[in-house]
Amino acid sequence: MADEGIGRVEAIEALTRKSLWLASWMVHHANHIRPNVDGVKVGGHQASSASMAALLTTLYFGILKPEDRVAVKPHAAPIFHAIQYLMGRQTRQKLIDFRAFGGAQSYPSRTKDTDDVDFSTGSVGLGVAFTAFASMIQDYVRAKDWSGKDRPEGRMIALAGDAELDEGNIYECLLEGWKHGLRNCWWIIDYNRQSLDGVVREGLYDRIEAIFKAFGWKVVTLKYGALQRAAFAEPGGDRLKAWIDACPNDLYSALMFRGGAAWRERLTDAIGDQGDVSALLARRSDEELATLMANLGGHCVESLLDQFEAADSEQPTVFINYTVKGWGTPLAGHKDNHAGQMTSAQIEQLRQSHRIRDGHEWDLFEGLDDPEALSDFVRNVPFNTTLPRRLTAPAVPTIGPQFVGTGATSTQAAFGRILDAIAKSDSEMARRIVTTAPDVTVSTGLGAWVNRRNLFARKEMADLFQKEAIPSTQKWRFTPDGQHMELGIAEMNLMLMLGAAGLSHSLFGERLLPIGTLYDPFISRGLDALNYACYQDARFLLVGTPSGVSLAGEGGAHQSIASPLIGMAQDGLASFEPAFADELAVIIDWAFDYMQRSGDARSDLADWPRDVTGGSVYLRLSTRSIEQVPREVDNVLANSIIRGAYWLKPPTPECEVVVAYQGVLASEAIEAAARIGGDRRNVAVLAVTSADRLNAGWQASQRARLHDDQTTVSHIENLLSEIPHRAGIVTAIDAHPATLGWLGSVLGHRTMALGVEHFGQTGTVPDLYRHFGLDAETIVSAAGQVTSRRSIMNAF
Ligand SMILES: Cc1ncc(C[n+]2csc(CCOP(=O)(O)OP(=O)(O)O)c2C)c(N)n1
Ligand SMILES: [Mg+2]
Repeated sequence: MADEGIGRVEAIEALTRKSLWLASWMVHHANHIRPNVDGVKVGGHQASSASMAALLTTLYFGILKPEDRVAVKPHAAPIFHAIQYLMGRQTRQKLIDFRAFGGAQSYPSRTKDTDDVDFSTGSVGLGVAFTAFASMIQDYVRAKDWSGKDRPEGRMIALAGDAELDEGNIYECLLEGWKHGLRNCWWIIDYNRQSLDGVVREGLYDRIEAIFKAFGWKVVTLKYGALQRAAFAEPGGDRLKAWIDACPNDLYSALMFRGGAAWRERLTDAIGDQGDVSALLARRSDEELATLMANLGGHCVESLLDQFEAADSEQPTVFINYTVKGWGTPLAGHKDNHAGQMTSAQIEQLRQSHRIRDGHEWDLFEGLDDPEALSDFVRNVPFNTTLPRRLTAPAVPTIGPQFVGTGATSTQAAFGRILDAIAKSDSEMARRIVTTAPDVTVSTGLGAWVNRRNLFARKEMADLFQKEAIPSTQKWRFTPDGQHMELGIAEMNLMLMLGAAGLSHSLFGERLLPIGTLYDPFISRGLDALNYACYQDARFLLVGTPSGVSLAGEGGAHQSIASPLIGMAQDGLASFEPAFADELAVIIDWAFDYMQRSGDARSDLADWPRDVTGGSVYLRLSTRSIEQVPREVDNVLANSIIRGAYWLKPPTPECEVVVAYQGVLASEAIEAAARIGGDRRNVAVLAVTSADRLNAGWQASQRARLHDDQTTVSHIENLLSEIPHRAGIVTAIDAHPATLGWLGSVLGHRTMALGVEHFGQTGTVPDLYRHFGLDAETIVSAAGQVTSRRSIMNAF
C-alpha cells in the first residue's frame, strides 16, 4: 500500500492544504470581505473545518467509492464545499457566496446545495444516526427481488464531531442497529476533544470504546501520525509517547495554541532532563516540534489511508481519530475557537505560508507544486468517476381508494382495514410499501398488514408461538421478503427510519412507500428527527393514532393537543385528520401518489404549491368509533377532501351559523347542527379534513394577490363566500383551537374556536368532551354567541 501510495499520499496532502486554505478563505471572505448589509454576524467554522481537513480530503480523494453515502459533520461544511470545488462539483461563485442567499450552505444540505451532499446535517447527532438507518434500508431493498441487487453495495459513513456523541439519539440507534444486524456503516469521529463551549472530559475514548464494543462494533483508534510514530522509535521516544499519553486534553490544546517555543519549554521541563529526550527535542526547530506535536493520527494522510484500507469487513466500525481543532491555523487548540475566526493579519499570514498570490485566492491549485499532475489525480479518483451518484426510481402507480364498508368505525380501525385490503392486492404499490412502528404495531392498527406481509429480517425466523400451536391473532414471521420493520420504543428511531426509507429512491434507486405509525402525542418525542426527515425531502406516510382527549381512559399523559399545529407548521408534511373511513381511503390513495411526485416548484403561487413537488403526509387518527355517512364518494367530493374541506351540510343563502369541525368531533358537530336547526336557525356544517392544506391554500392565494394575480381564489375562500357576512362560525377540534380559529379571518366572519388547551383527565369520552367544552351542548351555546345580534363591542 505504502509503495503505490507515495504519489497518492503526496497528492492528498497537497489537496488537504488546498482545501484547508479554501475553507478558511471562504469563511473569511463571507465575514470580512463581502459587504455586510444588516450588521448580523455571518459566521462559519474555520477551526471545525481545519480539524477535519485531512480526514475529509483523504476520504474523498482516496477511499470513497461512488456508491458510498456520507453524512458530513455540519460545521465542516466549508471544507466539504472546498473539496467538492476541487472535484469540479461545486462552482467558484457558490463558494464566494458561502452563507449568502443562493450560495453554498452553512451546513451541507442535500436539497439546497448543488454539490454532492448525500445526507443533510445541522442538528448534531441526527446525521450520524441516519447513516445507520440508511444502511438498514440498503439491506432491506437488496433483500428484495428487485433490479437494484446488481448495484454495488455502499458503505454508509458519518463524519462526526466528538461532542455529537452527547446526543441520546446516537445510543438509541446503536441499540436498534444491533437488533437489525447493522452492516456497512462507518462512524469516523473527529476526536479533537473540544465541543462548542470548551474542552471535553478526559478519557472519553475509553467510554466510546466500551459502548461501541458492547453493541458489536469494531473500534479503531488512530492516535499518532507517522511523524510521531517515527519520533517514538528514536532514542527517548518512548518517554515522549508516555508524556503525550498522560497529557490532559486541555493542556495539549493550550500548548497547541501557544506553539513550538511553548512545547519546547513544557517538554523540557517535564521530560527533557534525560539525555535521549533532550537530544530528540534538540534535533528539531520550534516549528518542527510544533509540527510533530500536531501530527496526531487524524491529520496524517498516510495513517488515515492505512486505517481505512485495513477496514475491509462489513462489521460496523467506529474510528476514533485524534485531531486538533483548528489544526494548521493560528486557531489551533484554543478553547474558544469554535466560532472563532482568524483575524485579517492571521489570514494574511496563512496566505503567505500557502503561497497564495493576492487576487488568486480562489484559484484551484494556486501555490501547489505540479498543478497538472494534481488535476490528473483529481480527475481519476474513484469517487469522481461516476456521475450522477444521486439515483432515481420511477413512480409506482396507485391502486385507487380502498373503501372498507359503511358501519360505525374509527379512523384507526379503518386504517387497519385499508392496509389489509392493500396487502391482499397483488400490486406493485403493495410490494413497495414498508411499514414500521416503535413497538406499537398492533395497537396502531398494523396487525393485519403484518400478518399478510410479514416482518423483515435478513435471515428467516419462524413465529415460535405458531410453531408451538399457541393461538394468537398475530403471526410474527421474520423473512427477507417481509415488509415490516419492527422497532424498539424510540420515536427518534422511527422518524430516522422513515427518513432513510423515504430517500431510498434517491440513495439506492429503489422506490419505497414507507408508513410509520405511533401514538400521536409521541410525535413530539421524535420531532427533531421528523423535521430532519422533511428537511431532506424524504417521502413517507406518518400515522399518529390514537389522538386527542378522545382516547379517554388512556388519560392525560397520552392525549395530544399540539399535533395538528405541528402538522400545519411542519414544512414538507401535508397533514390530514379525517372523520370518516371513506375520506381516509381517498386520502391514503392520494398520499401514495403525492409521496412520489417530483415536479419542479411551480412559479405561480397557486392553491397548494407543493402539489407539484410532492412531499410527505401525516394522518391524525382516532380509536373513537363514529357513525359513517352513507354516500358514494364522487370526484368532486374526493377533490374537496384532498383540498381540505367540504360542506357536510351545505349553507343556504339565509345561513346564520356554520359549525366547522376537524376529525372525530364530526358526531358532536352533526348533533349540534341538528339541535340548532331544531331551533329554526339556519345552520351549515363544514367538514374540515385538513386545516393544513386549507390554510396553505389560503396563504398561497393571498400571496398571489400580493404579486398582482387577482384571479386566484383559494378553496376556503370559495367555500366561505357561500355564506352571508353576518353569519357566525363555530369551530371544533379535539386539539388546540388555533388549528381552526383562523377561519374567521378568511372573509371576516365572527368566530368562536372550541378545542383543548390544557392537559386532560382520565374519563369517558362524554366526561372529557363536557370538561373541555367540546360536546354538542357547548357547540350550540357557542353558536348562540356568534349569532347574537349584540355586537361583542357592546360589552366594553
Ligand atoms: C442539536 C444541536 N444542538 C446544538 C447545536 C449547536 N452546536 C453546533 S456545533 C456544537 C459543538 C460540536 O462539537 P463537536 O461535535 O465536538 O465538533 P467540533 O469540535 O469538531 O467542532 C454545538 C453544540 C447543534 N448544531 N445541534
Ligand atoms: Mg469536538
